[in-house]
Amino acid sequence: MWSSPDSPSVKGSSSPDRARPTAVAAYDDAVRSVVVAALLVAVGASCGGDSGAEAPPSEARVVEVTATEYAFSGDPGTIVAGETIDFVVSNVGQLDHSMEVLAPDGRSLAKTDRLGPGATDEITVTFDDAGAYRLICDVDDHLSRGQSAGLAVEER
Ligand SMILES: [Cu+2]
Repeated sequence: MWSSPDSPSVKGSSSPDRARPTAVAAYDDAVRSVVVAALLVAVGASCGGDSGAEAPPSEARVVEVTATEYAFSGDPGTIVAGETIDFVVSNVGQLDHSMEVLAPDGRSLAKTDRLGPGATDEITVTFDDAGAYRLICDVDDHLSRGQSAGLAVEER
């Protein structure tokens, strides 16, 4: 998972028969339910006839992320090159946090607002190329305190 800076690679881990601690499995199930619900909402909303958009919202996969002191948590599943992800970032900590997505070359692709405790923001990122992306918090010294996570994007 993303909570440890020592395991920088977030790969797909959706295999149901993989052994996991019960708490983690339950958390993943909860996240998955939320993601499914969010996707259903997105699909429903897209039927409203807001035509002509270059990238219809229904094509983005929603990934819920929580930020706290000093880590990110969530299950992005397997992200493949060319995929668009809609990150819904919630601050469940006691301090302000943000989430910025960095490309393998260090370029900033997107960043949430600075989120107070309990706040949520949404950013959409298209991962054009496979590689090792990163999520970081740029509030104060949080990055140096270890608030970052690896995000592996697989070849298509
Ligand atoms: Cu932070």
